[in-house]
Amino acid sequence: MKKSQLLLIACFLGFLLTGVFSGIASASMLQDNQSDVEYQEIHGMVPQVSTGFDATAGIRGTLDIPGEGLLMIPNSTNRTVMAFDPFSGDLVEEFFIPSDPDNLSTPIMMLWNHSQTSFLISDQLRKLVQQYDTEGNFEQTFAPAGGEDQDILHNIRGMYMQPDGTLLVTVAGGSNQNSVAMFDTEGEYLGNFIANNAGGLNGPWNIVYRSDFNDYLISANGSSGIHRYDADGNFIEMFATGISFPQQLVLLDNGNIMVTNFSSPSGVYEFDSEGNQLNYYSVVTGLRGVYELGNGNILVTNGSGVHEINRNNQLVETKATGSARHISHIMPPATGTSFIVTFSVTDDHGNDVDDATITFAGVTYDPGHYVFEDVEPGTHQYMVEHNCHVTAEGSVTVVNSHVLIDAELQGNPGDANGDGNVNVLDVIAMINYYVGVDTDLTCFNNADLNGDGVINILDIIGTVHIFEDDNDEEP
Ligand SMILES: [Ca+2]
Ligand SMILES: [Ca+2]
Repeated sequence: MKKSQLLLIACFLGFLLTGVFSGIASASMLQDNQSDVEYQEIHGMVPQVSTGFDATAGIRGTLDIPGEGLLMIPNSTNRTVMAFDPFSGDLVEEFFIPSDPDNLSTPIMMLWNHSQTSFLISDQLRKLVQQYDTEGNFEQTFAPAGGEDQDILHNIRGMYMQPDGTLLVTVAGGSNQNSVAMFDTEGEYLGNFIANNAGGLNGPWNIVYRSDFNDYLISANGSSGIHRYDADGNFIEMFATGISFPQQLVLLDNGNIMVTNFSSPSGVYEFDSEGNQLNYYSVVTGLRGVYELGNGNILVTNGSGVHEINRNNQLVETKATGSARHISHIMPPATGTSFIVTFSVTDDHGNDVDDATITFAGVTYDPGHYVFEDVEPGTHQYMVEHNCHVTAEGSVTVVNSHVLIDAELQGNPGDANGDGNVNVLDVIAMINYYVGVDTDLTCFNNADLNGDGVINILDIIGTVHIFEDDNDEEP
């Protein structure tokens, strides 16, 4: 046998053995009907030796976000975030967030923080939302505040920033799996917006809020569809089913929804606002992210890069290579234009008051209207009224960011019926409640003078004293 023939046989045997061992290794981690590619995708695993990985890559030039904004796409090969033009889809800056393998592993999606002073990046394998400054430097872990907590975040994917500054994060693993977790503007965990497994949620990926319907659409690979929830996070119905592995979904200007399907039949599905399928674009597969470009074409991402496709299902151009994730449209920080002022109204027991009436900048709004958009910079007067509480007044100075106002309303002790005065009518209301003639009190906390959670003779006597004392003060 010739030397070259021996070499060939040796190579062939080696190839066989490699195949057998890698087959065993991946089969042990798989569940039924799951490919190893899907397993890695579900769990955010990135091959540690990735082609093209360069931890020293990524000196970012000085770059201001232009008026039309930038499309931000994390690249989990290099642990970077790339920036693209929202009209053409062209690569603008490969290292908008320079390579940071110390703090990023499988970055999925980037958003502004609420004040638009830092960027937040969800990282699937790190189980953290990481915070970066506008120059691309790591600042700190944002959520969960204090660092990793697998009882809160594990196997996280997409995020949504609500106008009031509450951050929603999809959770697919750990003890809080199959939920959408909520965080305040400091990254403190507020509980779940979508309860675990609500509406059969399994493996959530991405969140879209639709103001026209005041609802939330959430894609999920385990439940293979898009779930629909109301503004309080209660399940309504399935928006779409039978999508084997949906990832990112986006709301188009015309109200249509586009969603990627990572697994076969992979592609972009387009639905009308009622969930009726309109189109399907399959020219690029293994899809993760999606965005409708200003030029009318569609930008999609997968494990090999960022690609522009058109509505004739043709590949126009590959814009960048890398393991590309979800696409977010980041606008320049709002300066000098207008901002959102949001009120959080609570009573002096820390309970939410959801039906207070706010007068903002001279206009009185309906009870419960707490979010004011398009507020110009400057100082604005406000008043918060609620029948059981003392009216709160104040002013807010808007400079260059959205503002959240915590309005704590003080009770009006003794005013059980909420008419603003403490008198014999309140005593009658309390007696009627005490003896069971009435089953509720308009302002229970005002009647419960000693704060022991029940209304009894002590509270009634105390109330009598309040208006007797008031009368004594009269000349
Ligand atoms: Ca009263
Ligand atoms: Ca009491």
